[in-house]
Amino acid sequence: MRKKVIFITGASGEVGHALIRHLAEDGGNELLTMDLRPLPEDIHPFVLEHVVGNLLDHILLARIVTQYEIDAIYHLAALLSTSSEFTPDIAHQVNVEGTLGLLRLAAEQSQWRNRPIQFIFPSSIAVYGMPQIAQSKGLYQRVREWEWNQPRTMYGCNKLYCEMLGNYFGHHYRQLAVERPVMLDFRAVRFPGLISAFTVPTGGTSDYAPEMLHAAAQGKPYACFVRESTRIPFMAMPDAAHALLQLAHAPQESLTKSVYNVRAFSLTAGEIRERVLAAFPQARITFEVDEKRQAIVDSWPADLDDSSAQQDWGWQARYEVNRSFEEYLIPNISRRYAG
Ligand code: AKB
Repeated sequence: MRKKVIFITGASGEVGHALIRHLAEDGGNELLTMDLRPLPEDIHPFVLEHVVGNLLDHILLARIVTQYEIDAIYHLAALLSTSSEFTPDIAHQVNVEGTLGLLRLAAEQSQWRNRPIQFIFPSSIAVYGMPQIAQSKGLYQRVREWEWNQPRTMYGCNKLYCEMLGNYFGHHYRQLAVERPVMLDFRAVRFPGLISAFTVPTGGTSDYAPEMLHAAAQGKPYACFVRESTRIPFMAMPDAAHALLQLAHAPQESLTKSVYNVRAFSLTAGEIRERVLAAFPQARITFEVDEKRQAIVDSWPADLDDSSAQQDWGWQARYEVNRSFEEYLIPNISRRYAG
């Protein structure tokens, strides 16, 4: 008998780290995880099996399907925005071909099992591309899901296309076949920049916020690569895991979209610096703008409109800005580096 599992790709990354704990707390979930890297020690006990391997390895995926009955997929594996600009071809392979292979797998499993397999996909503010910062970013503060879908990064293009692929597999796959197959159940959230107290991101362009905090807590100087006035939305990591689970639990009939904005708070880099200095008065934070990375962040909206998520599945960030810093980030980061 194949064991029923929830399959998580990119499990060793930041979101995986938080999500695995939340899924374990949810109870009754057997977790199968996959990543190029081993799973961090502290989350190993929550997982049935961790596969070290490449998402693009079809033989490995076939082996997984023969061994396990996959109930749901949380597809977290991706190359983030800055990394993707250095290796756009690889980014396309991982972010698009990797996702396409998994969508195919989920579509086949939905047919075999005669019930929709849930496919949960974290997308990003990188799908937005606001031209001419002064006019558009200033004028359109809270962007709706269908506005400004003109990404300027490979990562943003990949995410936007994969949202569309997910929607296609969820609604129109094999639309000319005589008998329509059972469709998979694709659901996505567009995350703002994420900040974790327990992990530091690599390869993203919203990384200046967590980098600033983690450097200050370690007494290291930090040169922020965007201007002080740069504003984008952010979210504390527990809310990111919570959003994925809340969307997964929402009744299908209440959903009017397959892709939802979620947000918690919007801060400028200067405001983040002030909050970091209030907690770590000795912190040495300067601004040394990298114009290329600045241009990427400038193309992202100042904030997101998440009213559809609120209406359809009751989304509400639990960690607004003060709670994020005072109850989650500062105490946990301080403890972490206090040894
Ligand atoms: C990145 O900076 O690439 C990510 C994102 C905004 O999706 N954190």
